[in-house]
Amino acid sequence: DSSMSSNNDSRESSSKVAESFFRSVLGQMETVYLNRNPTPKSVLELVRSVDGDQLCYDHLAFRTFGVSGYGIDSLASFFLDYGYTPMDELKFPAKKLRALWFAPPDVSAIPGGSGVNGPLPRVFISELLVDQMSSQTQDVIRKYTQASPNGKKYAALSSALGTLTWEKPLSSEFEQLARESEYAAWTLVNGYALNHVTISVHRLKSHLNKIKKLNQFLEEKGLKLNSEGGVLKVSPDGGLLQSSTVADSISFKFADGVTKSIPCSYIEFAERLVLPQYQNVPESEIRESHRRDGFEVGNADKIFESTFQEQLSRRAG
Ligand code: OOG
Ligand code: NI
Repeated sequence: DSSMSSNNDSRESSSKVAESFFRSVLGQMETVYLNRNPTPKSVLELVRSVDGDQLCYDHLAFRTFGVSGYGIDSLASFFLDYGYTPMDELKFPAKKLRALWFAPPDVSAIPGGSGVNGPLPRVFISELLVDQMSSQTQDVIRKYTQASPNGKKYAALSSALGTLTWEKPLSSEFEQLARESEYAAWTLVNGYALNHVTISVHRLKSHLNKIKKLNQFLEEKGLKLNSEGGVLKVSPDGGLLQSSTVADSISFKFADGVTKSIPCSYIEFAERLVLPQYQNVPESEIRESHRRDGFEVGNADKIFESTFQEQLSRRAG
């Protein structure tokens, strides 16, 4: 009787969320994101108008506070329960951040499905190294996370609802964090909201499946791309090419009644080249597993700045 086997049970316990539920949650996170951020919404419409409706996501990204259970793990549990696998850690000492990415389980796309119904995306979750912040900044972060200690259990729910698990902060607290870490300030007001989705560029069907062509197309449409370290970010091995828009801003009402424009989310583009050892595989047989996988610390370091004031206040062009 297999139900008696505890061995079996523990092996299966890593994916005890149904696929339809899992994809609905991703879809709800995406809906919150598209409702708040007009630029990603119009980028997706523009790309679909040229490329058709088969685009898929390379990854989804989230930010967290690395303190008292509110860090990467708080959100990762939802993905682990659906069978995702923790992969590499990335470190950003200057920004006082670390990140972990998760590989999707081997599940086929919904037939004809695109976006969250396509091939499952990788997941990139980062966290602020709160212990390394000034005591004033730590006080603000601990005030909100400690006053809602159970909130961390509902990270995925919070992201899907687009609601913070802690109370809204004072505008002065947002400013305090922004002076020290724009990532910290972003996370205080956006919480677990989807930070970005990334279009899988090499899996597009039209000429836009080369990232240089896609960047050019978007810039011609008047979109502002993150120029930190150059618009196109290339990994040292040459296999991972990334670019992103500059985040949209949203009007946010603070607890003290002050309304301010705060940075919200952006959209990213990633092209993964075929690895050297698969150069001879015929194009029609190339699968995602033949391509450069993972992330790159040098690229990511610049992409974080897509929500930073210096990029937001830059003029387009
Ligand atoms: C994540 C920035 C890094 C990537 O693909 O390397 C990143 C963020 O802005 O939270 O998205
Ligand atoms: Ni990304």
